[in-house]
Amino acid sequence: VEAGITCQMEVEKGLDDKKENEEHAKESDSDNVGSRTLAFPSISTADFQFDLDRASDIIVDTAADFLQKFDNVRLVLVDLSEKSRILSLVKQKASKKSIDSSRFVTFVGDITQLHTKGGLQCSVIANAANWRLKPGGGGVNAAIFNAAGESLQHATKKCADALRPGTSVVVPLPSVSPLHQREGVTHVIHVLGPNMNPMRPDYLKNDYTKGSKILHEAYNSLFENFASIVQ
Ligand code: AR6
Repeated sequence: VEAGITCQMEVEKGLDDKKENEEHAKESDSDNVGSRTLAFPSISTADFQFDLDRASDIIVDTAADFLQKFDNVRLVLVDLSEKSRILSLVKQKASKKSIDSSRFVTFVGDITQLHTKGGLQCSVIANAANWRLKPGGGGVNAAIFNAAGESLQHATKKCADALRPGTSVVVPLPSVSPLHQREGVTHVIHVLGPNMNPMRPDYLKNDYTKGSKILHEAYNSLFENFASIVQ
C-alpha cells in the first residue's frame, strides 16, 4: 500500500490519421507533455448508445472550456478505428471552434497501448466505466482492466465501490501494474456516463435533456479530476 495516495471523487455534480498520430507522438517526446496529458475515450457512445452528434458537441464544448482555464495540459480523444465517426465529428467541430490543435487532439489507437504502439505518452487515462466499477463488460472498460491487471481492481476498491452517472473517480495506478510499467500510466480516472441502452442500469429512455446534462457533468468531472492530478 503506497502511503499518501489520495482518491479523488466528484460527488455532486487536414492530415490523415496516421500522419497526425505520428506528429503528436513526436511532440510528446520533446517537452514531457506526456506527464500533463489525459487520454480519454468517448464516454457513453458505444455500449451506452448515446447519440454521436450530441456527444461530439459536448466533448468539444467541455474540452474548450477546460483548455481555456488550464494552460499546461493536453487532451487526447482516442478511438480504435480510423473510421471512427466520433473522432471525425469531434475533429470537424473542434477546428470550427478554433481550439488549439496541439492541446486537443484525436488519436487512433488502443488506449491501453498508446506508448508502445502509438508512441504517445499519456500519464493519465480515462475509462468509460460501469456503476459498480467492475472489470469486464466489454468495450474500453474490459480493455483497461485487462491491461492493468489485478492491481487496478484493488486500487479501485480503495477509492470507491460505486459511481453515479455524471461523476468520476481518480485511481492512482500502482507501479506494479503492467499498464504503469509498459505504458507509463500513473492514474486511471473512471467515468460513468449516461446510459441510453435499455439493457443496462439507469436507462434514460431516450431522454436527451437529462442525458446531455449528465454527459456534460461527466466530462467536467473528468477534466477537473485530471487537473487536480497535474496541478
Ligand atoms: N481503446 C480506445 N477506445 C476504445 C477501446 C480501446 N481499447 N475500446 C473501446 N473504445 P464503450 P460506453 C471506444 O462501449 O458506451 C462497458 O461494458 C469505443 O469505440 O467502452 O460508455 C462498461 O462496463 C467508444 O468510442 O463505453 C459499461 O457498462 C468508446 O471507447 C459500458 O460498457 C466507449 O465505448 C459503458 O459504455
